[in-house]
Amino acid sequence: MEAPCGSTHLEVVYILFRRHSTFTFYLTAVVLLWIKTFAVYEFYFDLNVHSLMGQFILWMNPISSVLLLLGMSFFFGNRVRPGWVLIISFLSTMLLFADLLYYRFYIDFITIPVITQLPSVGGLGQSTVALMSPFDLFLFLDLIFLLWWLKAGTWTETQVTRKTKLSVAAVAVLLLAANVGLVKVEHPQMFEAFYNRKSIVKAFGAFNYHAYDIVAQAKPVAARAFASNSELEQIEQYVNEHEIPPNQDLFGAAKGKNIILISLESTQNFVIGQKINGEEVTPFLNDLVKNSYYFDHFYHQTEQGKTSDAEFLIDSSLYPLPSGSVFVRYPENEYNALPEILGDHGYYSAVFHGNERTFWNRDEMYDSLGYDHFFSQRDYHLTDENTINYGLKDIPFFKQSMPYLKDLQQPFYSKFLLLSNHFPFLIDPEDRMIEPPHTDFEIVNNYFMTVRYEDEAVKKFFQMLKESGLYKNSVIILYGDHYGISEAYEKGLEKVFNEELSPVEKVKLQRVPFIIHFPGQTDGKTIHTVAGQVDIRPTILHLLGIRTDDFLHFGHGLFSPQKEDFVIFRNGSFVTENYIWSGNRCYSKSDGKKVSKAKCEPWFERRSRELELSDMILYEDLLRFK
Ligand code: GP9
Ligand code: MN
Repeated sequence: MEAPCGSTHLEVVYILFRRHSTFTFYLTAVVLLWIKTFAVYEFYFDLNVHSLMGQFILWMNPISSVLLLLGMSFFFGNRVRPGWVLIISFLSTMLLFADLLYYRFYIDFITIPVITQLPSVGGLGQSTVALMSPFDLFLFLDLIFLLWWLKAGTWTETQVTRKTKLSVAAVAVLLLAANVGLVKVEHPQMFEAFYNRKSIVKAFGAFNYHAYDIVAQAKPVAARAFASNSELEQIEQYVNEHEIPPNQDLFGAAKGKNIILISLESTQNFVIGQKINGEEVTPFLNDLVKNSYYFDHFYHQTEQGKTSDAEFLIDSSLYPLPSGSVFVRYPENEYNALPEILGDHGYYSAVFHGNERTFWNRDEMYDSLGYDHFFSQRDYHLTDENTINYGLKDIPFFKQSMPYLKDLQQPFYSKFLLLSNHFPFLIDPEDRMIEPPHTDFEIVNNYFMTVRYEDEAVKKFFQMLKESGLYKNSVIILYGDHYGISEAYEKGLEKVFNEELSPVEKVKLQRVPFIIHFPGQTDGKTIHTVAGQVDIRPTILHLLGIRTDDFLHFGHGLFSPQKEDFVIFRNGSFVTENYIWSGNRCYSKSDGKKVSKAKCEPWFERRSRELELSDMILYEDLLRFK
């Protein structure tokens, strides 16, 4: 077709596309969404594809799902079909956009529970806005074109035949089969452990991953209905086989004492001892670790439930879920949790937190965990000056908590959840106590200031505990809940440390402080055992002189001489005494070099079994049979 004399380029395009069937519209949308998905992989997700075949898989994997997704428009009549193609394209783009925002911070992909738990985490707040970039608008360019074409085109009346529709479905299924075949050759290890969402996206594409996620979420519903006592017995047997005796010297060392647990928000272990421009980031904690039991190879094991996952790990000594937060997904399950166990030993339990009580569904879940009281935002006096980001700043939080704490029935098990050191690490000028580093990442620069503020708050809390007399009757336990600087900002940390981070060092960045302080303790001890948050509960119970043989849990008392160097992460990675399994690779810890997979293999079975059994307890609500 010739362009009319004097017409512009735009008009030529207009004429070319003017009279076409809705099938052409569909195919064009398919190609655009395919290219866009691939572009998102390339420019936004860092999927670590090293081989040519891996690259080819990445390139081909969106097509089958895109054909099928947009193919849903075939269920609609010819007249409205282009409209539906556009709607599906838009929704698919929104899903990619949501993945992209989530990935930008978490280096992970959205799951159904992440979406359904949005109301429990205050919806889309300041943290989400901080993750957007003007370049994201590129994602919507093809939609503008399609909209323009939809309006400008004169759509032919020809129906898309049944044969054409079936052919499209057949091509899509064949392409998917080819995709699976290629993955079996290129990434065979991923079929052994289907934990890692990044690997699933890398192999099968973002849309297929989401389809898989929907199926995976539906499975537990059926499992719960058919659950019985026999599954529980199987788990009990496993747990009993792995139980280790407590350290006899420290067993009961804290008998009858109050437990004060402090959750150091987003605090990673690298801040301990770290200096910025010659100034200590955590001067108080640096002193405290010298007069406490300090575990310097202690890892967080949280997944998508963040703070709530850490709380769950501690109170239940089970693993968090592979997707979503246990607090939000299974608040009605039976848990024989720490507050309940301690309640049987005469302890009163309370949580203190300066955020709304519904955040992470805490109000419901704390009842199931057996807490006696939850002091939340409504119990504090909040003003414009004493709040930031999610709620009450740490210093006023501790200060306003003191009268409540003093009135608690003793002995108590209390938990203080800090809040100021939270992404995007906002801090008012009057709270800045350290000059930040000057990296290209504002998030990293601010992090050091908010950690410094948190340290000051903890120092003040210790002073108040001493003044109130509570200090001498209490054991104070501090833990970092999860990382604050996600993989996406680690480049900024490299600038601070003045070195490039190897894969092994990146895993080691997941260490968080774990400190146990006895009143008046001056003989500090740094313990290098490789451990994680799942071990906190048996450690506390042993210190209180409570045997753990009868409880169903996966942790081990950290003072026990038999405690093995081993920590399992929810994505299937793990750390042992000498090796690290991460990103489907085995590394030697001593020199950070990649070693043969056989070195890590002896731990594969136990890793998979523990995660599977822990999931079973949650999915099937097995503790109701205990
Ligand atoms: C909010 C606090 C922070 O109440 O627990 O939540 P996080 O995002 O760290 O899970
Ligand atoms: Mn947190």
